[in-house]
Amino acid sequence: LRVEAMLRRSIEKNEIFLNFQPQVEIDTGRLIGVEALVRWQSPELGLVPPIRFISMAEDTGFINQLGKWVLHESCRQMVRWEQAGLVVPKIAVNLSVKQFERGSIVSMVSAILAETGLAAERLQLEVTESVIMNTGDALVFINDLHAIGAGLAIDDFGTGYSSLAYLKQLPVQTLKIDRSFIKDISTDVNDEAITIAIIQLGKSLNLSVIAEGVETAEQAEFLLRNGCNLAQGYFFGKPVLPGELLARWIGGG
Ligand code: G
Ligand code: G
Ligand code: MN
Ligand code: NA
Repeated sequence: LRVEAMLRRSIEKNEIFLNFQPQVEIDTGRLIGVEALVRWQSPELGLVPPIRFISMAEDTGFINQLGKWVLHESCRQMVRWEQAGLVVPKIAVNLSVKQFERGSIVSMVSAILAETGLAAERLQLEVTESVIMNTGDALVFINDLHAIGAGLAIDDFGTGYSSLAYLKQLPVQTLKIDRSFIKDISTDVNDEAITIAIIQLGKSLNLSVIAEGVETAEQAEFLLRNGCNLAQGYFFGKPVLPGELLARWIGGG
């Protein structure tokens, strides 16, 4: 297909780039990390959102090349920010299920960390619950990633089939509450109950909990009131280019 062929050449043509979204401590506003979010600026198609090309990249196998590029660029960006005077504590990078099926994920991650000089502890890999539940060797790879010092976050938490027994076995540090629960927090009692339950679960298992998709002060206050002090969302900052993140956070924080 035409679009597939264009996607395959997107990296070499410099059409792929990253946006970074801040993750903050709600009570202090302190920057605790950023999430890398991939973008494709195609001359023919315009700005293509990841929901339109990630699954295509997964189907064609291009995701391995793309995922490697995203990780490399994310780690390099952390070093560049530092050289410019901004220490971003952590970078969160999304991994696709297909990247686990290849088997070489741990050596890829270690090689990129070694080459860029980024400490493994400053990298947090994000996987969804379905990645963990549906990938045969996921547990092995996740333990290997933990062994080299990288962190693990469960993305979109609450939307998949989270086996709580599985969660207990995993060397995971962070749960990200899916933004679908945060959206109607002030009007939907079920969403409120689910959010509170996830916060409590995180506390019991000694995990960090980050709320995603926080768009209003009311949502942030609800989270703080209920014991969740970490958030990501438009209220605190949209995904932006590296320079914009630097301009906003340098000196302050
Ligand atoms: O910005 P948003 O539209 O950025 O992202 C939409 C979806 O695309 C999210 O579910 C996000 O996890 C996914 N996504 C964004 N960047 C990456 C990436 O680098 N790799 C993978 N596998 N998924 C990504
Ligand atoms: O990896 P994940 O599925 O968590 O990707 C995050 C997605 O959520 C990206 O598409 C990002 O652009 C989007 N996003 C981040 N903050 C907000 C927000 O406050 N509101 C909405 N609607 N989307 C957000
Ligand atoms: Mn994510
Ligand atoms: Na999410």
